[in-house]
Amino acid sequence: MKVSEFIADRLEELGIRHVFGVGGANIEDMFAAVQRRRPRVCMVLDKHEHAAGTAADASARVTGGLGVVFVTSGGGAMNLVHSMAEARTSGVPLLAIVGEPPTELQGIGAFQDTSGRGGAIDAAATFGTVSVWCKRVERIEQIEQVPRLLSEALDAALGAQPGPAVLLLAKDVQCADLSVERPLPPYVPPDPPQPDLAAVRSAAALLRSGPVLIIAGDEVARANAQPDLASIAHTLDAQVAVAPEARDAFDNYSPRFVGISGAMGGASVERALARSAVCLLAGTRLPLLARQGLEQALSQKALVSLGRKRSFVKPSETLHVEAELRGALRALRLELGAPLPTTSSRHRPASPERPLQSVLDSRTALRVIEAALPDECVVIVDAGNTGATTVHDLRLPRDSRWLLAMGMAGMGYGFGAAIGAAFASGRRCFVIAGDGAFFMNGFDIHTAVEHRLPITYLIFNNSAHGMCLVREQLLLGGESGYNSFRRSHLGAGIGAMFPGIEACDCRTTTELADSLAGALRGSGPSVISIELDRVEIPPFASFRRLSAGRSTVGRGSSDEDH
Ligand SMILES: Cc1ncc(C[n+]2csc(CCOP(=O)(O)OP(=O)(O)O)c2C)c(N)n1
Repeated sequence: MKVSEFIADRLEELGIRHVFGVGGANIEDMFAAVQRRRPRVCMVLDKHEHAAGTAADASARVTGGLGVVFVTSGGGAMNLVHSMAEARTSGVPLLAIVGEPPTELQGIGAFQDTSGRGGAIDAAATFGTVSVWCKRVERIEQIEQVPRLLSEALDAALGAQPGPAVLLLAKDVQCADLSVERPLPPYVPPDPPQPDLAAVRSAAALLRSGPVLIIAGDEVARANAQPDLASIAHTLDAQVAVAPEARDAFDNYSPRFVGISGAMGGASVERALARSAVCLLAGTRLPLLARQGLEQALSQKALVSLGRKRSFVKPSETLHVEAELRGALRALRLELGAPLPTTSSRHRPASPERPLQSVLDSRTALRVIEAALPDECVVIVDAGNTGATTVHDLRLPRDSRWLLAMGMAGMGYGFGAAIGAAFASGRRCFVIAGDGAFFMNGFDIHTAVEHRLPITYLIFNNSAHGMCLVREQLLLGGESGYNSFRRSHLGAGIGAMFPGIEACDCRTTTELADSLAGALRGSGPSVISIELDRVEIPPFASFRRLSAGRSTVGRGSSDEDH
């Protein structure tokens, strides 16, 4: 059996339905092996390796399982680095198979050589730092090691500290014959780390002394542990804030919900923290953007944290229960004697059918979007002003998922991620991104067109790298406007380029509401460009202090050119 067939069999056995990637000579055998197993497992051809990596990442975040990506050597491998770094920092389990030139040509000027020999760059060193595991089968004589290496890679990706595992496989290794027993002994994934029950008892005792503020992180929804968290909040009569990447951890319409913690949050979390005596961090380490503005108050509270890693805040004084989050929350819930809720979450208040006609700014647009979002959808939020304002303002509907890549906070995550999320969930996905993010990584819209995926892209078109323009003016005092650019008609352009896509440019609330309604009636992809005349100052704590009540910035001294 060929190595490529062996790996494809393993993926099928693991229940992988889609492998994302971009082809090339040094990975084509892996592609072919997967395609031979259609429809049980299929290759999805992305348009950029970054998109393939983020599609695998989103697929893993949505399912709580493993995402898989295949890329070729050289530029293909290098294009994958950013998405691996995101997955590594955010602890997302991925398996990346990266092709390399045939072993006999490595180090002697092979095409796209990444072997580290003969002056070639070393892909193992590159991926070593952005993965939790990276190894290469160095010589063709070592192919019998492939089954063990694959198990090692899966163990690392799915282990106590999940993340991307990268297996570097030369073309001749992929094609070589492997002697394996049939049927294959099944792969058994590692057991998730269990909580120490004495630590859980101490945590429960401290929390009972209350009052409690819970700050929940993205591990909650990824572990499918929202009901356990809701039950604990109810039993402790706690208020609940969420980290920016975790709007899906708790019902946004609950009276207990106090909003987003940190730089993109509001004063309600500060007030709730001031009222509390104990703070429970559930599945968040509380990195800077999730804690900014709360540090002083947090230093005076008793802290309990649950999750795979210790919190960044007072790590030595925090009562930490180190475990997979669902197990930890379940153990705490049982210790507190808290029953699971019988209903999932409250219904949203009904919103008026059609908004009053007005010109769009970001926050008005988000109110229209919020009213249109269906329950059980996936919202994927990109970077920049658009991302920050969405994090601050957009309440997530019932039983929906929220994906925000805070690991690298790289622009353009949403375009590839939506492909993975749509395949993995089968639900309608909404990408909320700036025009700069679209220009950077937006062409995976074509993959959504190809597969008729239910994705609506909402592009906030302010003709600028808005966040950078705001920084340029508020923080640097500059007026040159190098961060703004000429206006584009993205809806019209994308509509003309991709036959079959619903695409438009919207200037008013009513146009936006009608376009969203149209997008929801259809079953395929749609693009709505939200035309913004001004670059707004987003609700970021550091900007609020400097903006002196202004809500927008000028476009700079080169305004007349635009
Ligand atoms: C890959 C990457 N490069 C650069 C940045 C730095 N950066 C943060 S926000 C931003 C501008 C975002 O512009 P756009 O997507 O149009 O959103 P807007 O801020 O205008 O809403 C830049 C360049 C980044 N986050 N990611």
